[in-house]
Amino acid sequence: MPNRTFAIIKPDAVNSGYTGKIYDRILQADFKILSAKLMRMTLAQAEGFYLVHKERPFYGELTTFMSSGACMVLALEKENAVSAWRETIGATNPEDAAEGTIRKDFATSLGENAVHGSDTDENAEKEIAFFFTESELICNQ
Ligand code: IDP
Ligand code: MG
Repeated sequence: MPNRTFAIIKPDAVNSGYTGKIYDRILQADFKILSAKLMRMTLAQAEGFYLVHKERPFYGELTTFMSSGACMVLALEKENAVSAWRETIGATNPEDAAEGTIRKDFATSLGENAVHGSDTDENAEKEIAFFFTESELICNQ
C-alpha cells in the first residue's frame, strides 16, 4: 500500500526559479501529488513546523530563512514514500548529496538546501496535517 510523505520546495529554490524543475523531479520519480500550494510561512508557522529543532543552534537561522519568502508545500504519495523521497532529495548538506539528487543539483548550502523531506511515516502524517486539511488531499478521495 502506498504511503505519504511531506515535501517543501524551500524559499531559496522558489526564489531561484527552480520550482518547475523540482516539480519535474517529483513526477519523474513517480510520486503522486496529493496536494500542493504556494505560500509564505509566517515566522510563527516556521517555528511551529520546526519545533523539534528548537534546541539546535541553527533554529533561529532556519525559521527566519523558511519564513523569508514563498515556498511550495506538497503532500506526496508513493510506495515507501518517506525513504523514496529522502533518496530523491539527497543528503542534508549538498556537498554530501549524491549525483542526480535534488540537493546536489539545486541546493546552495547546508541551511539553504532547496527542499524538505519528512524523516518518518509518523512525522510525515503530522507535517501533512500541519499544512493541509484532509479535503485538500484531493487525489486521495
Ligand atoms: P533534513 O532536512 O535533511 O531532515 P535536519 O537535520 O532535519 O535535515 O535539519 C532541518 C533543516 O535545518 C535542514 O534541511 C537545513 O535547512 C537546516 N540545517 C540543518 N543543519 C544546519 C546547520 O548546521 N546550520 C544551518 N542550518 C541547518
Ligand atoms: Mg529533518
